[in-house]
Amino acid sequence: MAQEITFAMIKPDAVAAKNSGKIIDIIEQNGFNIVGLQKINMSKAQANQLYAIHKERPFFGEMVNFITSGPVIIMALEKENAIKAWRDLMGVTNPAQAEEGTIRKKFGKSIGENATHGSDAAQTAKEEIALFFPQLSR
Ligand code: FUP
Repeated sequence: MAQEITFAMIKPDAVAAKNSGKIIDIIEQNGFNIVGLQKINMSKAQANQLYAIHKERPFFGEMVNFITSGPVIIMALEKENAIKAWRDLMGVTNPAQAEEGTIRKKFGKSIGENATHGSDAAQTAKEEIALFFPQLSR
């Protein structure tokens, strides 16, 4: 399997709770190469694009408000099979159901404030990298 790049984000809840350093440490300890990293305040326009796929869902407005409520750390992570590897390391969406040892289990507060984001497939990884790290986009 070739090296793959996925889009990852530490969400406002985890940044505010001062857990970003711990999360970045876990990422590095798990063999990811951080090829892009930036702390940003996401604009409403970027949030709308990132979550466009969810725009019909009842919690869409809440998600956009939350993700733009404070700084986030966006990353491009490189590893063999990075998309799946990062989702496995994050755990499932709802921290209450996430497996022991996963980031969402350790740092997530609720289904909405769940510490991290990760691309869910090759196409979304490509789009999300293009949106936030155009210089890495190919
Ligand atoms: P995931 O890919 O694990 O982040 O999960 P989803 O694509 O299902 O959901 C994306 C984001 O929507 C989650 F990170 C949080 C938010 N969400 C809610 O706020 N409420 C829900 O019931 C489900 C998802």
